[in-house]
Amino acid sequence: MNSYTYARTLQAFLIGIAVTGSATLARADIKDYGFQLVDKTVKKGDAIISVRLVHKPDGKPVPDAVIFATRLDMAPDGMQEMATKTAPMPSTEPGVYKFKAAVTMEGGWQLSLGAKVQGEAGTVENKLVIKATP
Ligand SMILES: [Cu+2]
Repeated sequence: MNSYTYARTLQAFLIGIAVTGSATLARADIKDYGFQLVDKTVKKGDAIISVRLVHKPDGKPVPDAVIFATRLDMAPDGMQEMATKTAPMPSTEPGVYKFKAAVTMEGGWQLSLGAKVQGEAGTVENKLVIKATP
């Protein structure tokens, strides 16, 4: 989806949370959710990064989360200021979220993610380290 529909979807979702969040208790703990890298390495250049959001107690993938923050930078190699843009990409596999990114240098990159899970209060926040190879 383009950035406009993405923003609209997020807005509708957040309004949904505001309406339902105060009336219902969360069914599980937001800490039960986490992101995993589908591939721990990418090739330097225009890369597609895939992550899977899982409900850790049963390992099940979690579809329809709203990713509202991503940052990709070279903090693992001491270059926090070296950040690159990410753009959400469509994914056909439930629970897998894809991002396009210009990975401009080989080495360690940190992907920081923030996400909202349908029906859960709070925010999933994860940092994953990806290795970019030549
Ligand atoms: Cu760098």
